[in-house]
Amino acid sequence: MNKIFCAIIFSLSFQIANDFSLLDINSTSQTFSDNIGPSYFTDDIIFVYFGHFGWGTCGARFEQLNELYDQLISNNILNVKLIGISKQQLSSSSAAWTENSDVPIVSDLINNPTWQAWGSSNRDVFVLNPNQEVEYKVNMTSTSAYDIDEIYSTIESLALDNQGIQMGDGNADGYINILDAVLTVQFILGNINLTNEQISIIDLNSDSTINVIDTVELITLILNE
Ligand SMILES: [Ca+2]
Ligand SMILES: [Ca+2]
Repeated sequence: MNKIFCAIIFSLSFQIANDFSLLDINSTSQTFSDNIGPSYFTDDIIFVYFGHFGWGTCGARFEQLNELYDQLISNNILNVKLIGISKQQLSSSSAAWTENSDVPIVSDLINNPTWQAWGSSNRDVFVLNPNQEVEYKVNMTSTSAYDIDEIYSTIESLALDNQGIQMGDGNADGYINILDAVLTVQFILGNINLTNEQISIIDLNSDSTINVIDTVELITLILNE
């Protein structure tokens, strides 16, 4: 087979390895009964926990991550999402996870193809960037093998980086400068059209309107660069 063709197939299969689309079984989750996975939550830093349903060690670690997620949200780090994934044959014990959590929780299909595709062990947590690339991975079986504060700070810094790169950079060139201010003013004057994504990026006070307030905030950002 052609080498380039092989490389394309390999890179395609590599890209989809860090994703899935499985039914959210947690009735208190916002995405309950939807098929969800990392790519479902665009722009978010995703952390996926692989474990066995039940109240044992797997359940305790899930609870710890669930508390970490709540802490991120209460600290206004909103572009993050925890997903818990277990196995279909353990579904009868899923209440151990769903009772005290409102995050998406899924069961893998028969023969656990997602666990296999991810090369996951029991109690692994993967932290993914919005491109479904693994930024961090740790096994939470032994309490001496992981540091919950390190997991928190890893997710927090990825989330803040992701916000920082985006907000204000209307022309998406990686810099926040006068070109973005010109873009914003031109849009306010009605001289140009922008995509919804660009509009949300330059809407610095997040009030769904682009006006002089956003321009002032953008100029402040530029002066502070
Ligand atoms: Ca820019
Ligand atoms: Ca605004």
